[in-house]
Amino acid sequence: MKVRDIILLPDKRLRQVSKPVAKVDAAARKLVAEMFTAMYAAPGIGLAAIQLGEPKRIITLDLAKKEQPSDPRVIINPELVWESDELGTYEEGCLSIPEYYEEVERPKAVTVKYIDIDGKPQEVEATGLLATALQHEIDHLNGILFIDHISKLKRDRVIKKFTKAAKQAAKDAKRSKD
Ligand code: GNR
Ligand code: NI
Repeated sequence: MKVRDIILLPDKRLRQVSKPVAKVDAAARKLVAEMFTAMYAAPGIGLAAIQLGEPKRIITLDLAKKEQPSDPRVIINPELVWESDELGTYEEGCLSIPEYYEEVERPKAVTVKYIDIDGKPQEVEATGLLATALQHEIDHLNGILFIDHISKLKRDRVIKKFTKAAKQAAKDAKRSKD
């Protein structure tokens, strides 16, 4: 199976609002498998379906460290039902904005309701990296990127850099054709 490409800034699809999954069927399970393959290959700790160009409200996560056994999680149709007033700062990155890292302030703890791969309702209370990752991925489902939480100066700079790189890559692809 070919590993599906992760779409990059400034691809407009990253700004789409993803649609809820009506039923966890074979097609949804196939997409989940492709998401894990792309996420582990990258490697990353989380992925939203839209990062493969699929506007569905599906998230894969695995926060296990290298020396730990894997801990794959599937989060479908998540709803943020509670967030702490207390904020925390974490240095975030995104597979759609490779090799760019910046500190982001978000609620330190969250409660998220979702359905799992078996279509069963679940609820998770999260702090630390899990709380950050859940918020980062739920943002993706709403067309929001972590750079939307940093200063406009820094955001404009990184968007400009990735726009330039995309234009150059398109040029290179054209040249190699003829
Ligand atoms: O792999 C990832 N690491 C990460 C680190 C800190 C905060 C968030 C993340 S998510 C990111 C993968 C990704 O882009 N998911 O959308
Ligand atoms: Ni991301």
